[in-house]
Amino acid sequence: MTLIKNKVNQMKKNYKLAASWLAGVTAALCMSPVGSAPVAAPASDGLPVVVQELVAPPSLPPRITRKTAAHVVVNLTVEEIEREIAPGTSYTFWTFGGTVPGKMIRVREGDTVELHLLNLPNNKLPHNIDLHAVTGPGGGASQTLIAPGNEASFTFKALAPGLYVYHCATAPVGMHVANGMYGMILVEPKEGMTPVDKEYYVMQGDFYTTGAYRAPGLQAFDMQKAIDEKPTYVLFNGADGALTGAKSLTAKTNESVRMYFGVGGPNTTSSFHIIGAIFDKVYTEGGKHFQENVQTTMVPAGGSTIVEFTPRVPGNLTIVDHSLTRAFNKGAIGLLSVSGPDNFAIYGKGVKTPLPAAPGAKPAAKPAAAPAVATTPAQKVRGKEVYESTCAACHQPDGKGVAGVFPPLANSDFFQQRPYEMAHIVINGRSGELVVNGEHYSGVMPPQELSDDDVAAVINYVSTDFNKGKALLTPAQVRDMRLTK
Ligand code: HEC
Ligand SMILES: [Cu+2]
Repeated sequence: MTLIKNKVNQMKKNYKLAASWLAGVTAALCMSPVGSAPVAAPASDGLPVVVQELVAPPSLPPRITRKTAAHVVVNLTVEEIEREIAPGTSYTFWTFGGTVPGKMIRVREGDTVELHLLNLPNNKLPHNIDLHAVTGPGGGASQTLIAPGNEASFTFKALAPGLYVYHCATAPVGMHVANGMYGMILVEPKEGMTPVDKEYYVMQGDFYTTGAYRAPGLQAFDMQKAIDEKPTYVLFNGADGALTGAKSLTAKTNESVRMYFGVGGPNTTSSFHIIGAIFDKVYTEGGKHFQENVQTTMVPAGGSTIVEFTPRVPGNLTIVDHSLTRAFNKGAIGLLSVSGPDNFAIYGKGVKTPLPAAPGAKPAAKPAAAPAVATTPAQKVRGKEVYESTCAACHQPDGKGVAGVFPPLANSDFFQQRPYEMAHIVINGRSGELVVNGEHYSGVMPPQELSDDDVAAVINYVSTDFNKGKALLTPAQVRDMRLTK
């Protein structure tokens, strides 16, 4: 026991030494204020030294404007941390720099990269790094394999421009990656990249917990689920809700957006798609050439893509893995919230009209004429039909929902307190924090494509049959609600 303690203390000392050494070097290097600017003393290879600025995803370092090669020093720290994987559910992540994905490294074709990896003394396991941008066996894995309380470094030349995944390659590799140990390195081409208005950094990963999706409390890694490739979570940027609600990505209409998207895996690939956008350009597999006008692009585990597009109308664009139950049942969903003026020439509001009754069919029940909300038997039947065909899939046939995932509509205090808001939710969808009957939710309900009659019918059905309330809405009121945002 004391032996182990002594060893740990020794490691802590070593770490402090390494840390102060690094701090010294960094101070000497950082004579000019901005991290990405060249600094005074050249490296032994004669190149000007640049210290890589590291920022948390979905941000990334700015576009490189320098026209010549540099010696880029990258300091990555391995941190094993416990934090939320979903609201109310925590998990022990192993990370590069405290974030999933690890912070993006951005260099220029021809640069020499001096990579330092620090394994904190409080960590429990050895780790290393394999960068797909490296030309050489193992991509740096053997040079950087270190126990907690150590620091390793090696250099490599960034020969080929592209967007590359980096990851831990310590056995069991699948487990280290499943716990969040991946990120990306962008090697810009010599001639530079065209400027865009917004750049974002997003990575998808699959996670395996012993408990079910959104089961509360601290969850352990489930190796068997990983081997069986049955992820509990498929997530963007390491958390359910990392890119929704207040954390949604943003853009203005007509701004050019470039997204650096990668898949850490360890196992699932991504059918990467943004609902409501067409990618103007896709640099397939993160390589040199682009394809144009793409709807969905396939990204392999340990691979990447660069997509560019320009939102033209306001609203939420939904970022998904179009292997859809991953998006709607395992968390692979994010939002890009676009603000700006409407452009109905590009995206019209739409008109909905009921078809004339088929010859011989019984005439449809007339909606209640009186302003007081009275529902006809036909409307009640219709409300049940709409509920069963549209809402039950998520809110469950009995309206009781799925704890922590889909809120209940039956005996819902949220519903009962704000009955008139409910049509807005059905028409426009809803995302973000929500508390129903004391339970927290942070999901995404997509807007439901229903006629005014059907919205009124289903809300009335939920009110009367699931909440002991009265009928609330007429189709005319729903129509008016559509006009207000
Ligand atoms: C794809 C799954 C899905 C479908 C289909 C769906 N919902 Fe939802 N709904 C959700 C989620 C997820 C939330 C919670 C959203 C949040 O966290 O903000 C929600 C929230 C709600 C709420 C507010 C919370 C509550 O429990 O009172 C209402 C009301 C609601 N939905 C009604 C409906 C109705 C009516 C339909 C059918 C017309 C429907 N939903 C279809 C997923 C769905
Ligand atoms: Cu590792």
